Amino acid sequence: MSGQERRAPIAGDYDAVIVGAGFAGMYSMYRMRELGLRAIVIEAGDGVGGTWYWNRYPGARCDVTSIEYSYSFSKELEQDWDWSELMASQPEIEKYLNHVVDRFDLRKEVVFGTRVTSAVFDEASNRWTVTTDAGDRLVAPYCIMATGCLSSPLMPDIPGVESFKGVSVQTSLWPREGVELEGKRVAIIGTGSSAVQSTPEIAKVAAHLTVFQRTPAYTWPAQNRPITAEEQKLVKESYDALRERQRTSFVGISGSFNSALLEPPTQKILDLNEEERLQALDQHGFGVTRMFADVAMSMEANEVARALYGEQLRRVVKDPETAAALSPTDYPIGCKRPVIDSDYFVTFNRPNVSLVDLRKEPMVEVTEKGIRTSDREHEFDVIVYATGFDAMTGALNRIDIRGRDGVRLAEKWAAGPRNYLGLMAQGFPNLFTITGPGSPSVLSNMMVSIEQHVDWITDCLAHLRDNNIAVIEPTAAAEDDWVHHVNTVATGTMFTAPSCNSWYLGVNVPGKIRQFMPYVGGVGKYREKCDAVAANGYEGFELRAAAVPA
Ligand code: NA7
Repeated sequence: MSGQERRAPIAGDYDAVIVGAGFAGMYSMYRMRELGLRAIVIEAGDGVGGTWYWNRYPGARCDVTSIEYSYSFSKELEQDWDWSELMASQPEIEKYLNHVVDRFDLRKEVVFGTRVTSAVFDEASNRWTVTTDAGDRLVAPYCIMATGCLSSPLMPDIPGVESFKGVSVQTSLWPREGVELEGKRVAIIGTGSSAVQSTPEIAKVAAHLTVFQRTPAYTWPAQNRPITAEEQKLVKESYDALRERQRTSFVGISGSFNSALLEPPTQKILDLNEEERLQALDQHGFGVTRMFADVAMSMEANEVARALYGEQLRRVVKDPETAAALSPTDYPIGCKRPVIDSDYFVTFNRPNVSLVDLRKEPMVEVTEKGIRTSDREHEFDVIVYATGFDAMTGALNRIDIRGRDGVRLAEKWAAGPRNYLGLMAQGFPNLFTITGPGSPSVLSNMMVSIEQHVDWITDCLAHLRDNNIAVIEPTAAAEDDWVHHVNTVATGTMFTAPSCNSWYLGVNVPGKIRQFMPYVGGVGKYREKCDAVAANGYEGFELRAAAVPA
């Protein structure tokens, strides 16, 4: 049911409109209220959670330790909440955010079931007008886009998708009531993180699961397990230090449960001989490929690591042909976001699981009964699309955002996203993006990056208010410099290797420009830069005073 059918449209003036009720949107609401600003949150879903509201597929789980992937703004919250596992599942994370929202009485500020359709800046009044699919018209000086990085789902352009008579479902739009999979013939298209997490769970209940793979994934064992009472106690005693380490670290992780994540590796794989490499493989399994400094920087080292990865696959997957098909061969380790799995590869040893290698047997069409490849028609009861997202810019670009002179953000970003510090784009005054392109974002623990952005924005708005400033906007020069810097630091890493095709680069979306979007400089350094900009009177931004009443 759409918002339009449920309620009368809202028309009103606010201090800030926040788009999205995920972790970023709800923390923004909390901070805006604390600042004494009148804010409203608009959310397309019928509940809070964002990513953790929509992605309900079997096996959906955080790939960062839950204790690290949690809010730090309330010491009481930290002490009261107990996580059950090292890496929490979707239901537990959704429950946590619901707990936070109720605990701080934030739910009443959210308008659910409503999608923002446009945000238009009026230069005369320095106000944004935000409209929604429910006919709402909200006017505010500030807009905070907490729209998420992986929130614009992609359906593949395969002929016949509509003709399938069975159940079709996307992992990122998994229905709350679930999907009947028991005893069914299930297909899953895709082998990214969503498919890698759901494959073992679906295989446990389906009569048969067929995985349609175009590109094999590098995935590493999550080593998830319950958190012990002793560990909970220790963490609760040391939260302050843990948070400090997160904020100054490279990826926003303190390393409390995995010290390897704290310090970048120093040893080089090229310094080891073949026997030593195999010994390391015996000891660390797939993890060996993430233990060496040169794997991220040298293609030669990367290829050695890739060979070890393939060797480990042959040890784990019994059928040699399946093991070979699952083994990535044509792109480097570290080009894509690491996938973390629970029993993905061993699932292919089950008699009820098969792999279709689309590189050998290309997909032709979806039919009434299933999927036709170049070889034959495969029949299914359920087709699961785990086909990814228009990442980082997708959710922003599908809103008609127009800044000064009616310029559309989607137009400005047609040749790749441009902004200053990943926070604001020139020509779009008073519009903030949280964990947007140009910031550490998806390369980091999102929770740490979300809090850092929201805190920075809150301090910025307090500064504007205290100094009677109506408008903040990056200068063209500061924006150019930042975009240049973001591109420069990514150059030479595996992220931008010519053979790398990742959603970080936007190449999974037909027609999207190839540009590395997140900032690879590290969470700690990035925070220092943002803090220095603020301390220097918002260097790189133009601040315009409010008109003095006549
Ligand atoms: P991803 O990582 O973008 O994976 C999408 C998968 O879908 C990937 O294996 C794609 O293959 C595959 N895909 C897409 N279109 C097709 C078609 N037409 N045919 C066959 N296969 C296709 O999305 P996820 O949701 O798994 O993960 C996103 C992030 O969420 C992840 O990084 C974590 O941070 C959490 P391709 O590689 O393009 O050949």
